[in-house]
Amino acid sequence: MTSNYDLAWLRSGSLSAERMAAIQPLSAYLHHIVTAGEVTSGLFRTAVQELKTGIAALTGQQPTIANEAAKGRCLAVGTLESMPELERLLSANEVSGLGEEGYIIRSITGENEDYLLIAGGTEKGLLYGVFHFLRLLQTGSLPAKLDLVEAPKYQLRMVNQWDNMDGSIERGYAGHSIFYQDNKIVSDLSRVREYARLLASVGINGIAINNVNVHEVETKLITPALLPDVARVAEVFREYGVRLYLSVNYAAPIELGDLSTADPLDPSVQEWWKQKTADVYRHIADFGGFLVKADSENRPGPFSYGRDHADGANMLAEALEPYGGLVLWRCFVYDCHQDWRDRKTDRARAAYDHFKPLDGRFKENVILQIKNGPMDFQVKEPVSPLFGAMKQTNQMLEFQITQEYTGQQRHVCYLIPQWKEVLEFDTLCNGKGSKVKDIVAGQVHPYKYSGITAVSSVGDDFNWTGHYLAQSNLYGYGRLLWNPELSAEAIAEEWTGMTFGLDRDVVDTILGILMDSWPTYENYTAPLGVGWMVVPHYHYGPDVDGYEYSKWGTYHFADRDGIGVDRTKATGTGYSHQYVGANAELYDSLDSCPDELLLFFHHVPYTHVLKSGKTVIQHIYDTHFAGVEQVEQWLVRWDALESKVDPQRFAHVKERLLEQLESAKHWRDVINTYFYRKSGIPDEQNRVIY
Ligand code: GCV
Repeated sequence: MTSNYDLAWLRSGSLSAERMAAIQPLSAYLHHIVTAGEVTSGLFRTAVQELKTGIAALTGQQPTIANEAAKGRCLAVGTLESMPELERLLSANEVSGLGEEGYIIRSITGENEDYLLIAGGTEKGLLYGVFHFLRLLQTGSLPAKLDLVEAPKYQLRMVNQWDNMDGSIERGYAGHSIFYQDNKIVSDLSRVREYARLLASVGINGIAINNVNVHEVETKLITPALLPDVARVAEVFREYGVRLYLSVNYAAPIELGDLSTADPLDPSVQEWWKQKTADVYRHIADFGGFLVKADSENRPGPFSYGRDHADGANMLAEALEPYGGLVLWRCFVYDCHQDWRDRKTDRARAAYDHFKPLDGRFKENVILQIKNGPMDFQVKEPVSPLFGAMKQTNQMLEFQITQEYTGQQRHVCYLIPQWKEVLEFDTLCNGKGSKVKDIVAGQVHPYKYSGITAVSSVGDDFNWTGHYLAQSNLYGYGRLLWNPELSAEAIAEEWTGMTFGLDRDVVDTILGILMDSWPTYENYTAPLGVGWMVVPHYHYGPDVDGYEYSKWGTYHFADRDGIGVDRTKATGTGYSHQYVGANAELYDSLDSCPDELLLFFHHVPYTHVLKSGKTVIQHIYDTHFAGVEQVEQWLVRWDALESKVDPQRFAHVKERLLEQLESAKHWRDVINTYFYRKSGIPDEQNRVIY
């Protein structure tokens, strides 16, 4: 069964026996929704509408809606403001814990009462509560007695679109932009509305709608010519509780022809931004703020005027301050014109070197957006040492959902395990227990603003993400930001159940593939944390020396004797000592450095013996053969689902897996051959290496 309800993981699916049995004890409550108060605002309307259509799609029952107090068995929805009786029903702690975005889902039973309650701290919380309730219905996991209290860990839970107004998407692998076409914002925003719905269903509350590389036309998004269209988009997102941000061009005052300078300390520049910001807020009263890529990869910034990042960010922050707007200032700043002979300049060091000395100089409404990893979203990198290194400067973390370096949505690569590893990393910046997950929640240093953002993976492809299984990364991203304690496996299982139904074979197979996929991708690509053996610019497929002879600072330094980047204190770039205490020692010493990051930190001979007991060269051969075998296994497992997955999705995933297999073989052969020829050391198992 399909219906208008169906969208990515929000699917009615079949009214399977398991699900109906699970719903049964509560079905008597689902046919009547009461709102206890007029539904006036857009967000409240969205919540009630989602609940109604969700119940109808998932149970086959059409609920009625009434504006009245709960009586008899029903589903009562509201907020602290709309339901005064919550004061009686909830403890004082529960009320204060709800905040703006939290909710309670509870079975209320008493002498004269017997109903289900979904209550949000505000309407936004209510909407999240509704999506949670529907998720329980959809996955057949609604308990007979409900008692759930939830609030998100992170304040800012954002996505960044790298969409351009010509309709292209930088690093997009799922078709064209859903926002723009022919240098205009599209007139039909129905796909954008669906996207807002998807984002809200997993708790995302902010979106920057244009590429951080702000080109000519996009520079005008902050002008009255385009703001009415931007405001239309903001309205769609507002109804789903998602606040809109724009990426801005630092040189906009010049590029729009108004001034001859963009110097942040020049009063005319300051005034220019104040005017532009006022224009923005005239059109979008709840506008979130500006996202800025400055002095990075040839983009303009304050360096041109002898100013630093704090000068640049603060100037924009001052313009946004009266409206409560934020500056999200990216820390992806490094020398992209490097000479390979210069062994001291190190791209991994750059963010820390640029920003750490500026701690305390940024205004309160500036947040530094720090990319993980320190190089650039490679399959395996250490965690950026900048997290937590600044005590007096708000920080947020940037992940990449779009799979630029992890198979471009042609390969399965479930990234939640990678992100969890980053979040669980203990930086030691404030003693033991200073984990990244708490730093970017403002719980280690008292940041006023903090959170997590990520580059989005969606486009206008029929399935949103190019590969069906890549939807799991967008879904999982939102769920992880709501609650980073959820395991990667639990998230994958939830997504699989919602998307493919509850058949155990189907769930187990897909779950198995997803959970295997990140280590598998790592196996057949660049080894031991060294990264970057991709085709330059496109970043798909192998080219071991592609970046080795270019200026981007992404070397592996492989020669006939060894491989890896010396980032130690004594003989290398000193990057290892950007970490605190025991972490610095851990990475700096060849003896203690974990195998998986060995070549990120050390240059070693191919005969170096890893902790696993294998030599580096044998590890390279073994992992590359193993990676291909793993993908072969997935194909066998996927084939066994032919009768259990609908033909269209079955064929689509199969086609992608076949492509992944071919690509994995290509990687295996290129990498193994390269290192065999460099090292002259044969494979112990004598397998085919060209
Ligand atoms: C938006 C990497 C990508 C670029 C991207 C850049 C960034 O270098 O390859 O496409 O540009 O990161 O994050 O700004």
